Amino acid sequence: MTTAGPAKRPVIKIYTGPAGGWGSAKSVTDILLRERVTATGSALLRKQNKAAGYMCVSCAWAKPAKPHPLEFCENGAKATAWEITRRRAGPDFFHAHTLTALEGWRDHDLEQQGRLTEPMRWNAETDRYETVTWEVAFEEIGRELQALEPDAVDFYTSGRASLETSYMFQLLARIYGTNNLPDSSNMCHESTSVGLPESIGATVGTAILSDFENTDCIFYIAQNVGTSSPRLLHDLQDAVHRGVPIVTINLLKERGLERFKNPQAPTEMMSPTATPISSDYFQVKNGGDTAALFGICTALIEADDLLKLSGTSLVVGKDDVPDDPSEAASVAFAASVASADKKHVLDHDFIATHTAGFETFANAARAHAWSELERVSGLTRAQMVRAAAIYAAADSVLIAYGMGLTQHVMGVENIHMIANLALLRGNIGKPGGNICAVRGHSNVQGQRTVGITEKPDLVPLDKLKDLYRFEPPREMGRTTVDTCEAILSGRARAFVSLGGNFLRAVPETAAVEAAWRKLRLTVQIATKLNRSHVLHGEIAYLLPCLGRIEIDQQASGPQAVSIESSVAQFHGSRGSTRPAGPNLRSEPAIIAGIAKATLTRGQVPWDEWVADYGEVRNAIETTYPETFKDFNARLFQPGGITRPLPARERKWVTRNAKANFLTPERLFPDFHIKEGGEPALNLATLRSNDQFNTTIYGYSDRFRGVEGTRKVVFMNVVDIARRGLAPGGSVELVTALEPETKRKIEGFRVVEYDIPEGCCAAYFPESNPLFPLSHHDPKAKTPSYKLLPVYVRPSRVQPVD
Ligand SMILES: Nc1nc2c(c(=O)[nH]1)N[C@H]1C(S)=C(S)[C@@H](COP(=O)(O)OP(=O)(O)OC[C@H]3O[C@@H](n4cnc5c(=O)[nH]c(N)nc54)[C@H](O)[C@@H]3O)O[C@H]1N2
Ligand SMILES: Nc1nc2c(c(=O)[nH]1)N[C@H]1C(S)=C(S)[C@@H](COP(=O)(O)OP(=O)(O)OC[C@H]3O[C@@H](n4cnc5c(=O)[nH]c(N)nc54)[C@H](O)[C@@H]3O)O[C@H]1N2
Ligand SMILES: [Mo]
Repeated sequence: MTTAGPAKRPVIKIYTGPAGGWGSAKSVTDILLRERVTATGSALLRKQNKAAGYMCVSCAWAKPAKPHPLEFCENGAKATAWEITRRRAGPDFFHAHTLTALEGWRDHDLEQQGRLTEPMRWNAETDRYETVTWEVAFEEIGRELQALEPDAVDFYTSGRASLETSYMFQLLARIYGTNNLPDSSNMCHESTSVGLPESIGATVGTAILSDFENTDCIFYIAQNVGTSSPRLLHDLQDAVHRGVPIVTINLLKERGLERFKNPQAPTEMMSPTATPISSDYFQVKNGGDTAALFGICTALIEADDLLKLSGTSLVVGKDDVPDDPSEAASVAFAASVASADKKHVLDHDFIATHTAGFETFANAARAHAWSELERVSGLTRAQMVRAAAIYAAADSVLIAYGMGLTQHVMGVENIHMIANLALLRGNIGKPGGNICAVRGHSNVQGQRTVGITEKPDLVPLDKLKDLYRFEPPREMGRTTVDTCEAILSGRARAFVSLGGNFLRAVPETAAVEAAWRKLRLTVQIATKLNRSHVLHGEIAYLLPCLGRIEIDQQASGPQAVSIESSVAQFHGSRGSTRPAGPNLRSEPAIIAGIAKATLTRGQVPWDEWVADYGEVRNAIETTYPETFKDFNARLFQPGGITRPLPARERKWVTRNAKANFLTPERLFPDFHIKEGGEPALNLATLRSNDQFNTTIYGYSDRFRGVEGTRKVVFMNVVDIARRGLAPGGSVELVTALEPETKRKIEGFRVVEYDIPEGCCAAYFPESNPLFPLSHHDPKAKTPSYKLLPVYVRPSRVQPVD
């Protein structure tokens, strides 16, 4: 058995093509071949994201009512092929390898073994996973859980599980007695879940799909659409064709945000040109967004102030334009608004009727020195004013954003700034306006909607109490960061995982991995083998489940499940391929099995629910009647069921019933870095085009021109020279915070890249060992994966790819 890594020598070469295009078509063909599913895969992909079909297991982007003939993208196709692969990690594989040996394997090589087929228990004597019956597994898991205090157990969810599965899982945890329901969302859009409610009383974004069709302007911030949600490129491309400006703010020049060739449009594929996506591309420093957004807001407020002073008669003669080109931009902007005969730049009626905190915010904006905003953001005043001018010229502006804003020490402040910008011109609750938090996992938003959360006040606990006759726990549960702390301190004794790869996704890899081995019990419900299964507790179970694309046959017939997209729509999903093995169980069946063996209280019809998931949907509707009205009847409605979004109707579910301007206290976090030492670079961690989170499909980041390796650090040419390094040279990265604990990764290759000076980037999860557990947003606890000061030094260790 080989643990073949990347086959060829790594090649780093600038990629000049568009996103999509022939490269994308080739990549789809390659993966279908590699997973040996060319025929079934091609047939299946036609059903992907269609009303009667299955919902893609990759990202959470919208499933339109009128889908394209092929409503999938390169990465959706990869995710499908990865799940329906003909490869199997069955008993023979586990017989051949001890877990100690598997610890040395790469993420790619573990998952590449294929689908898990049998329930297994780790045997301490042989150091192997060995097949057991489901009954033995449930009985021992139940017995072990009964012996523990509820607070010693964590029930983790990765954002792929369906609404039905998630509802059952949270109920299992709560009847067992804990709100310890950490999930991948804690590491992802938690800053949104904490920040947006404070600003506008929305737990999710306010945009729906039609806003993309109606908008006059899109601000696209900190999200890598070409890799992370490529189907959204269709909506951006349509907007470009309508003449809608797209203003991008991103650390890197990302190909999907520069130009796109739609692989599904034959004439486009044959022509030499691609659609340019961004009308303006502003390359901000990582962590510079609060300052950049403040700059844009300041420009809007200053222009409005100028108009107020001079009425509409503001005329700027040649002599009035200041010498400083940046200040000139501000004046020219105000003049252009005035000449368009507008009295205001801001929507004062909206501000007066709907908001609180405007004066405080406006005064803070006026007080910022432009030089400071420029230094922190990495943008010039002229750039920020230009962004403001484009913003002000549009009747409606849609603001979309992703991880480059949320995964920060100031993640929540970043989200407040998004809301502040939107509120200045009433861009919430108007068609084509609104905020779109581009979600990651295909049902991560939906899981929250049905109770996967550590925050008890987000769940109708009294209703659960009445429905299922138990006393729900009322105290706060653990987020993923809290869970890591509990694992480190020994408070956590058992970990039950509904999908995901916790150990690779969390910060502080070395310490958490070491402490993980001391857990009494680890239970992993999964489709493919990963590192979180290879490392294990004293008693360890690996339970194989069906994937969403597979036919889920239960007593009442084949079952459907449901998910929620990034634009607040629920969709039914029906699997249509044969399961990967006869002994797999569905996630609901596995949860029910554990619940029945564990719980001694509560009245839940677990067997009836497993027999017919429609009954789970009825229970979800009873629990959340407004959100899930007529859930079963509307399950397969084309375009999905839109959930109520009060902020869209300008009903502000906040403490003061207003939309709030919230003013960040600072522009950038205060880091404790050793004084007078070598200069640190600010590291952001990224996804390649050939991975889905910790699932590494391969070693080809086509859009960034990196082939054959993932151990690279992207750097600005000046920073490379300043350190006496050279492209291709070997370096180590050392965390520059809290120098008393040395966190280091080595054998990384330098890649010269178009990235602002002072910043660098590397791939997740290879760089996770650098992140201290304490390095997160204080309120949301989202790890600051997009901003960590590191030292980059020459290394004698040869890169191992
Ligand atoms: N193919 C594929 N699709 C995926 C995933 C995957 O791994 N692979 N993962 C899924 C999941 S769970 C998620 S959450 C999403 C993630 O999707 P994204 O939100 O796109 O997340 P990242 O790929 O981490 O990169 C974020 C972008 O932010 C930019 N950036 C980094 N730091 C900053 C900053 O400080 N400011 C600004 N303005 N920009 C910054 C980076 O250059 C990059 O373009 O994708 C989902 N879809
Ligand atoms: N440094 C750094 N770290 C990060 C991030 C970053 O940008 N930088 N991003 C963070 C983000 S946004 C996220 S969402 C997390 C992701 O964290 P997770 O959601 O925990 O990780 P995934 O890699 O998505 O999980 C992959 C595993 O899920 C299992 N799986 C796949 N499909 C199914 C299924 O249908 N059912 C079940 N039961 N199991 C299944 C497979 O066994 C597979 O190995 O990582 C976070 N960590
Ligand atoms: Mo995510």
